[in-house]
Amino acid sequence: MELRPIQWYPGHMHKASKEARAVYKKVDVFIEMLDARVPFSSANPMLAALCGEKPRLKVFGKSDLADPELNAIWQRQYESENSAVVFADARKPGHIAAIPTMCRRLYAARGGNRNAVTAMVVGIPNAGKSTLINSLAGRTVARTGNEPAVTRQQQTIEINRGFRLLDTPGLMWPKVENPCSGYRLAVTGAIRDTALSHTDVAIFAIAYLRQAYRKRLHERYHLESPDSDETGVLGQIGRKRGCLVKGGEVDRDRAAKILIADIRAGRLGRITWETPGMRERETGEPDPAHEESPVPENGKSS
Ligand SMILES: Nc1nc2c(ncn2[C@@H]2O[C@H](COP(=O)(O)OP(=O)(O)OP(=O)(O)O)[C@@H](O)[C@H]2O)c(=O)[nH]1
Ligand SMILES: [Mg+2]
Repeated sequence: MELRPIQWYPGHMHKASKEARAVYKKVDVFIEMLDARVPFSSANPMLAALCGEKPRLKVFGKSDLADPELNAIWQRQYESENSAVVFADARKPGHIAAIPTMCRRLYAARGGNRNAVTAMVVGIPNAGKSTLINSLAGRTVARTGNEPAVTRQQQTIEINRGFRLLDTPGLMWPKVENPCSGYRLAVTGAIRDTALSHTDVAIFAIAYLRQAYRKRLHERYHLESPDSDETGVLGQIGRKRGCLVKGGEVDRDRAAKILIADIRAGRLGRITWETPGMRERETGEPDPAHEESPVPENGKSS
């Protein structure tokens, strides 16, 4: 299957990005919300320009859905690149309780007043920005939802005295140059499902799962012929799940939707779609540890 660069940049995102730039002066710290399952593909390249020289804290949400071994590897990787980093299930107040103090410290280290900090939460759609804010606030102050582009307006929330958060709409960028990144963002739900065909996304996902989490894929769908190609595997999933059309043909679109929903809900276990070695190969950013393939490969993991 030929992968094509993904373009999903609806008008409200362009507007939101302008609005984020407009309040730049009021922001002391940027909290960059990423997705632990796709650590480098969830990094919006436009943020460097938005954040400028201001301090940045990277929060990798959905760590409960990501491979624990790779969470540790990526955390070390980003720390070695001098980033302030948190890996968390953003729904759990205990996981993210240190964030206000980390923001205050980052601001104070640049000479700011640690007792009056405004942090803007920015990142790709569906990463968990509003969820993080609700967890920090200890109550529901922002609307959340399991689809991209839920937040449409900037909103300021007073978390406690001297610590304010700005919730912002998720931002994509005009063109995701690395096609693999686009497909991974589609698998994990950052990109609206209508931007790509379900079948293409599923075929892409199957190719990676067969390489990195083969045993789980086989166990989940009781696959019989392990050597069939990605399309064959999708066909088997469809047959097992009763996705048939007249004449006994498999309804691939329905089978693809089932697979994608299972992946997103964690029903194939905790999966990370990227390693530092893949980042190096795909983007040229160095992987000092040269972790060729820390992903449990060829069914070693269950
Ligand atoms: N398992 C898990 N689910 C999470 C986590 N964080 C958020 N979610 C879920 O992910 C979905 C998206 O969360 P939101 O907080 O709405 O995401 P957002 O970044 O504000 O999205 P936009 O406003 O669309 O940009 C919701 O269904 C959340 O419950 C997490 O750490 N782990
Ligand atoms: Mg939101």
